[in-house]
Amino acid sequence: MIERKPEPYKIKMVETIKLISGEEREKAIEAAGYNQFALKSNDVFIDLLTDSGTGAMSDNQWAGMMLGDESYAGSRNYYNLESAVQDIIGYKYVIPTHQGRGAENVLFPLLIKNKGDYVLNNMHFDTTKAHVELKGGRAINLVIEDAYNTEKEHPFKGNFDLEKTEAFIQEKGVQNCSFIIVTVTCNSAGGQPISMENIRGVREIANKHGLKVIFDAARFAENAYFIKQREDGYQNKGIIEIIREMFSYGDGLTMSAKKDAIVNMGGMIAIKEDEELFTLARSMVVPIEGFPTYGGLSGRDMEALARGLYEGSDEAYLESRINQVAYLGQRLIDAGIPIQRPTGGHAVFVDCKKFCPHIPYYQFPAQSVTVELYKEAGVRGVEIGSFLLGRDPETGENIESPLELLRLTIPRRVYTYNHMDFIADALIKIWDRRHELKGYEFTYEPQVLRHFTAKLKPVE
Ligand code: PLI
Repeated sequence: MIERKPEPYKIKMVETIKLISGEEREKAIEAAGYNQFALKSNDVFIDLLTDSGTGAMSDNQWAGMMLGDESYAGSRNYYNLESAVQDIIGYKYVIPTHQGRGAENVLFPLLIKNKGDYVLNNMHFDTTKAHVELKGGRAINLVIEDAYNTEKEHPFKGNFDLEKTEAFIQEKGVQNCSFIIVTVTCNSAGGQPISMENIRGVREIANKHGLKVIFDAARFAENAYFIKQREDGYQNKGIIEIIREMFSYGDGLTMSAKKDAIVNMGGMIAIKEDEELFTLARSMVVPIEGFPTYGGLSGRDMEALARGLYEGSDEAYLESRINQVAYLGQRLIDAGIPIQRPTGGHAVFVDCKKFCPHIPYYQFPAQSVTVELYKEAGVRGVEIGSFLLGRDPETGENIESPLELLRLTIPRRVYTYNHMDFIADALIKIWDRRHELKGYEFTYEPQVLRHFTAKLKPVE
């Protein structure tokens, strides 16, 4: 049992949410083609689709938005953002973008020099993989094998397999490798952190081969919090001190600020000191995102982001955030429900291969549990498994995902422990009748990124 701790904030504005009836939920999910992405949010009671852009901004951030300077060039809010990045992250240069994938779109073509070059990552997020591939690169995941074993407790399941990484570069030749991405925390492996020691190891490999290290920094503060909790030598360090050390091993970053910087929209590229790369990125951002001192964001957005970087790095906030997610995870563990262990930073990942062993991967076991949770309680989670993964481009066969996960992603500062209990109770009810769950098949399957728009029906 994990203790419920009081949130280090009080609530001064609320949004009404409504649980529509079971009959209405049945109709809504059927009309959505049993695809949670097609649900209207008004038909959702608790929305755990993502923690991206769904957090609650603070009074301090909203007040900052009133100080938005909407100048096309040189807005004061840009300089506030620049100084927050220099202070917290320790990088000299910053270019705002509209969100994380905007940053990837600008930076990656500057780093992927030749078609077919490899980009090494602990584990690519899906849009990151898509951007690597759109630029002609090949996305390689080098996370430790333990990440795929949900039952195994490991403090840093987001770690690179350093031996495998070194061997990969040796085998393929460094001339065929573009750069290394370090994803903190490792979203696709279950919101799992990467240790400082491992990041240092990645830096050593990069130095040896002359490769750049770029952070995918969406959940940088949660990663730092886990380092403080779990890694020897960090217990007495401040979160910002740990963040600075983490980033000191990189050359730059792309960041979706919609996660740990707690804004509804925003992102950035930051470069440690490479002026040439910064100059290139700055000229490329203009036709893609906007002038380099706004890059797709309004002045007020940049102000909220500058302030959010500090709030998201506050230890009391992080403790409360991570504890809330762990509380939900523990309630499920206590009921015998298999989840990725230990519980991740931003989400609980339910292992649906174990939840529904009777549903084969090509009938999407995690999608089945996702649909059932919505029908049971109006809770919208998201499938991360074979439904998302798609088909082999050569054979046209469904690819079997190593993990079939239902991600229960917790927005920041939005829900309470009562909501966590409600979610756990609903899932436990489904667990008790899990043998009745059915698989799903397509009635419509798009060619690209199918899980966003596909339509399904239950297998008879
Ligand atoms: O959604 P964006 O474009 O701001 O960020 C893309 C992105 C990049 N890296 C990582 C690790 C992500 O998790 C990520 C976006 N994640 C989403 C939307 C999610 O639901 O997890």
